[in-house]
Amino acid sequence: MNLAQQQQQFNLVFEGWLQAYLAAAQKNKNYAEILLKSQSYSLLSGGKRFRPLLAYLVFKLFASAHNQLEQLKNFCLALEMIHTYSLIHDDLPCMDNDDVRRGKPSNHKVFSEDISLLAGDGLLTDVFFLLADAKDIKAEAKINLIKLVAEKIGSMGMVSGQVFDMQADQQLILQDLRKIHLLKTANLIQTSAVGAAIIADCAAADLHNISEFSYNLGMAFQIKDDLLDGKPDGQNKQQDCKSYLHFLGLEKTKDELSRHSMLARQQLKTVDRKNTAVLLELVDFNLVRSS
Ligand code: GRG
Repeated sequence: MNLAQQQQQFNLVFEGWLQAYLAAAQKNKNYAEILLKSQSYSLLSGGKRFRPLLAYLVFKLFASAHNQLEQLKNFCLALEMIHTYSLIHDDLPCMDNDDVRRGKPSNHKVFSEDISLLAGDGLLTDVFFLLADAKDIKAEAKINLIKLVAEKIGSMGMVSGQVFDMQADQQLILQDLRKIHLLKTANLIQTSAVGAAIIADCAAADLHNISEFSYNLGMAFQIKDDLLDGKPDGQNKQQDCKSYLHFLGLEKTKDELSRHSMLARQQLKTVDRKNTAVLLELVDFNLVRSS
């Protein structure tokens, strides 16, 4: 099966998992109705599900006969919940103050700031319940998974990325920008791949290779995002000074995208598995995606 077929197949599974999760939440008498509505609004507003898909493909790469897809369920839900929390909070007036997300009113425009703040808080906290409650994952692997997630998205990860982003001004240099993109974007993409490899119980050497692969894929993902966000007429917003395009111009930004994509492909070739083709396709998909 090629990437498009696997994506189609997995999306059905993932949407089923998410619907079941939200249905169970709806039955919980302690769950505030407006909170669940706000969280559901953003969870179901048309995201690509890139991070769960990456986790699925890596899991399949390393899975052996005793692995079951159900082992991945809570982790995939957690990834999309982390991503959703970060988008809800990022759009708030005290952060990026964006009224629109994915072509729709952003969460706080529909539910008000206080509820959106709490919707993000709830999602982030529920992630750790889901990870601790994941079925059929050995205790040691579960602890490694929880440590990985907390490290990559917490104060030494994504949250500091957001702080560096907020503090960035015209004095910013390329190294600073690379750090922001690493912490804000590549960290969660890397976590998706490495976490799935941990759940599939892959060997230490392959864990290292997958970590390097997904770091480069994550950087390539963000650079592609900068290219998609860039205005052809150069009339970018002030905040666009925090973009590869601003620093390097179009041609060198494309070179950087090619460089990270090539490094991702090279790392994948060092992985001790035959069926890496679909992940190679994912690297190429990022190059041509339009959203
Ligand atoms: C801790 C509040 C807080 C924020 C963390 C991740 C983040 C910082 C902010 C989100 C906004 C942003 C520009 C993130 C960069 C990562 C990125 C490219 C997000 C878009 O991801 P896609 O393309 O989105 O996967 P969809 O809509 O497909 O889910």
